[in-house]
Amino acid sequence: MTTKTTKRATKKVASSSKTMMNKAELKASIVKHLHCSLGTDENKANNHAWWKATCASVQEHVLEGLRKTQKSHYLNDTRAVHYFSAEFLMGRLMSNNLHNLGLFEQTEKALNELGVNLTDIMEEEPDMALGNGGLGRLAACFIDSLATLDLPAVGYGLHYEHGLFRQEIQNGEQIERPDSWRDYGNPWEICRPESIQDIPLFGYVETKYGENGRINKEWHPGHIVKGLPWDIPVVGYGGKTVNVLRLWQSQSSDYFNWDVFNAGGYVDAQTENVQAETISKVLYPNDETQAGKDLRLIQQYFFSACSLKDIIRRYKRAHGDDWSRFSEQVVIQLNDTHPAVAIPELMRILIDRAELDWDYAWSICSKTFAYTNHTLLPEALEKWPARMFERILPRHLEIIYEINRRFMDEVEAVWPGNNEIKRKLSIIEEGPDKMVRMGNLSVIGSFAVNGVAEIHSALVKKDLFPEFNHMWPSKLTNVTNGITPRRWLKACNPALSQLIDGKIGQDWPLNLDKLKGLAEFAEDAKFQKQFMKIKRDNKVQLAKEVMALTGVEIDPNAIFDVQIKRLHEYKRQHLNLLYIMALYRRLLENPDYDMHPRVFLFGAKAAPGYKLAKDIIFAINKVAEKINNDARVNHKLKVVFLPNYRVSLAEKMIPAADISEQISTAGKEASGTGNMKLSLNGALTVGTLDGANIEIAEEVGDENIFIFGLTVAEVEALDKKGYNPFDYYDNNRELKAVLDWLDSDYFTPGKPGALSSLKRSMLEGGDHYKVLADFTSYCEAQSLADKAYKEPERWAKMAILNTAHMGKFTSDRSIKDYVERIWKLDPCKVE
Ligand code: CR1
Repeated sequence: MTTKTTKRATKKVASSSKTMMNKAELKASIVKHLHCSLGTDENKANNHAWWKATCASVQEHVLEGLRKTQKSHYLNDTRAVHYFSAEFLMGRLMSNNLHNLGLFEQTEKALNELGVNLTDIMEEEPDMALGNGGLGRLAACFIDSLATLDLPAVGYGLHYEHGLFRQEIQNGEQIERPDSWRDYGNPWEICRPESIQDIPLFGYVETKYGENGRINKEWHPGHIVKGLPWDIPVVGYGGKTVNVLRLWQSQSSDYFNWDVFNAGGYVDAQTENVQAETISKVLYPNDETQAGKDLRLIQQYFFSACSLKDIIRRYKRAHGDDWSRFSEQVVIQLNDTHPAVAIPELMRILIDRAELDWDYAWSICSKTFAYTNHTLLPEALEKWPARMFERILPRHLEIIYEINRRFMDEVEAVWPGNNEIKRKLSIIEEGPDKMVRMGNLSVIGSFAVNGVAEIHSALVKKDLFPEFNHMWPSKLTNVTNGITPRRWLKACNPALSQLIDGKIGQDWPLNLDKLKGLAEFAEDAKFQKQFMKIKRDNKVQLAKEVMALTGVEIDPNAIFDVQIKRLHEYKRQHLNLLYIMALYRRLLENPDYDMHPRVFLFGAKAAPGYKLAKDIIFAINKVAEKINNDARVNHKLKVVFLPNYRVSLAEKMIPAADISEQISTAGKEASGTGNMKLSLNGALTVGTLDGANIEIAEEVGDENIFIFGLTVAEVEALDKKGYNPFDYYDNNRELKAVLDWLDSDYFTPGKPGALSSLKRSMLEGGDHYKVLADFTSYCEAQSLADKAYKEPERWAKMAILNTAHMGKFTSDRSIKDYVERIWKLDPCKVE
């Protein structure tokens, strides 16, 4: 079995590159594009032009694969998954596409002969940052795996003109700047005006009484906007299947401005144009908080409605008006509740347009949707004021009421007369301002609901949706997240990839469990040396980058301790900071304090309106400034905050990390995926028993990870008993000293109190995320990590075993789980 897969897999990569251009043809093609597409030549071209010309050459292969894939899917009338997501955090595409096509080395050589360096020109590509963090990057990893596994799939989302803001740090503070990723065009995308959709909004609903007693509803929209699709081809590893990520851009339609225009209101007509175009202008920069703004709901409806129309158009081409096979052909995965309005939208189409009766329409609808929950944080669970919903989507609100009325009858049957449970399960939250709960709608309208790691899914069942779980015990399930090893090892860490190739063969990117084969070399002195040499080289590389970006010099012999993720109190970057301050104090009090030199590296964006998160960034930068310039300690301790953390920066930081900080309060981080990427690249985790850390610990073994802190059960017990942060503040001298330090002007000369908000949040504020409770245990785990690093052989063994045991966390495994447990899809080979 194993050898068979190996052969097939190896053949797959090799055979696809046979149909590809050879080096000479690539060279000719790049030069042709330089001349004929860009109107320049080899002497004049700068890196940007070379990058574009190379993209154009590669895109020729990509588009050929796309055409063949679409033809195969059409001819085989395949069932497909449609991944609806408000975010796709794609990063850069060139390296990934080259690797997946098997063209990387060839292209590198071709460019070399042209006097051009591939690594340099890849730096020209702006990140496609159409997402905030984990949720959006997960979607990007998933579409990579879907194509790799030859599964028919379409990603659907929004073509934001501006992705996540660019972060600058000025005087320690985060400043947001617009992200203009498309200003000079995006060579990977294809505009498809032939598939434009009209999307209605606002207006009112008219009730009509038909002859047969049927009541028909007609929505008279106030506005219609156009949805223009842009297709980003998604190349699977091996280059056979090329699926599509279809992103919708909003445009004004003539429909709503014509009257105004005719009445002489040229300026007003333009205003309406601007409004329509606003829909896909910007990504909301909130991670795990809901925006509650008109425009956000309109964005959600806009892309869901465009995508549904697109799916239905394709379905009808094969099946005409016969709806009976719709849910056999189409499964729609809702990535969080952001696209949940697709549920009433499909009902509207089936009832008002196709004129099906309610029960039939609902039976189709509730076999089509599945929903992934990504968080338990109450502030992230979406709710819309019913009045706002009614104004924007009047017909949908009616449909939601009807879904809810029928659902309440089901609840009554299970819990007769229990109004409390009804209140809790209702899609409509009662109160002075009625709210529409998108989570409840998603559970009721889906045939499957999943969490994203074992513990998270268990908590979804136990705490978030216990009654739903009682009503439909098999609906709620788990699919543990994963990451694509193509981007997160093969492409971002080429030296380590080659070392692995040499040891266990080249097919691990398709079969990540093969990494287990490295375990037998974990104690092999030569392999340890090679492994750690690569880590050190990667650290030298990163040190250069840090110097270029911040002017701070860091020593590659120090431990590189990395915390990279969105800035949020629950992720507890400030716990890390308190530890850094404690180390600083120890070093000041005792210059001989025994510790291996360590560099703490941070990368994090804060939501622009999240004051405390921005204060934490400021505090990290101020403490960093002080420590880095303090000659008494800076040979042992440095702190770096790298600005504008994004996918392409992660690709540089992850291969160079020794320690991975995964220190959320237990029960708060649904899964985490950075934890997987870092461990895959040989970093050791310092982490709590939260999210996927628990499963990582199971895989690597307790002796190869530094676990600390309260467990979920202990957090619950502490809350029940009544948590008092002062118990810790008053009883731990070091902790008290460090917290009080924040009130002084030591880090902000002349400005005492500039960092006090952090301390307040952890004391008077109640320390919601148990930073103080976990401080001591965190310090102990860090000491153990320090001790382990001082034994190079032991550390090397642990690092190797981390890489060796990450097989479970390939997104290919996640996707196979989805296929088996939820989607029931068959692969379709593309010849
Ligand atoms: C979770 O916080 C998880 C990703 C992807 C995030 C993180 O732990 O790894 O989703 N949730 O599943 C989120 O963004 C809106 O919720």
